[in-house]
Amino acid sequence: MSDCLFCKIVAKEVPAEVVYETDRALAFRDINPQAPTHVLVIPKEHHADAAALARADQGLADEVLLAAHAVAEQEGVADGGYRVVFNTGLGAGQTVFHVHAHVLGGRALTWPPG
Ligand code: IU
Repeated sequence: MSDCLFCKIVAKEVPAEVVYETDRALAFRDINPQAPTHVLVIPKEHHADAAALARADQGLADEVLLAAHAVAEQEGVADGGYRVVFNTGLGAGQTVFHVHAHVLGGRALTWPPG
């Protein structure tokens, strides 16, 4: 989508610190990190949110999840525990409507989230 920020990151029209990439998924550091590790994992193809992605392409949804866990391993936060979050919809705080998994780790994470 031409007006989508994350599509522009995929197209390299907007810079990002990419930490992991597969044929169909991309992971880059969040510009406003909420934990020592805060990486966003996206499908390269545009889907608005997690529900839309799961309905449209379960294989791609799997690939995004696998990439999120690979990022946690690569970042060294897998053993200590980490969180994978898909904010889905305005009421949940989604601000960018290209589905993304937040991978958060490197500090104690409280529950419930805010
Ligand atoms: P949300 O779940 O849609 O609220 O998450 C969007 C995230 O995208 C949020 O954590 C932002 O800090 C992050 N982000 C980014 O990494 N780079 C950007 O240019 C913009 C937002 I705009």
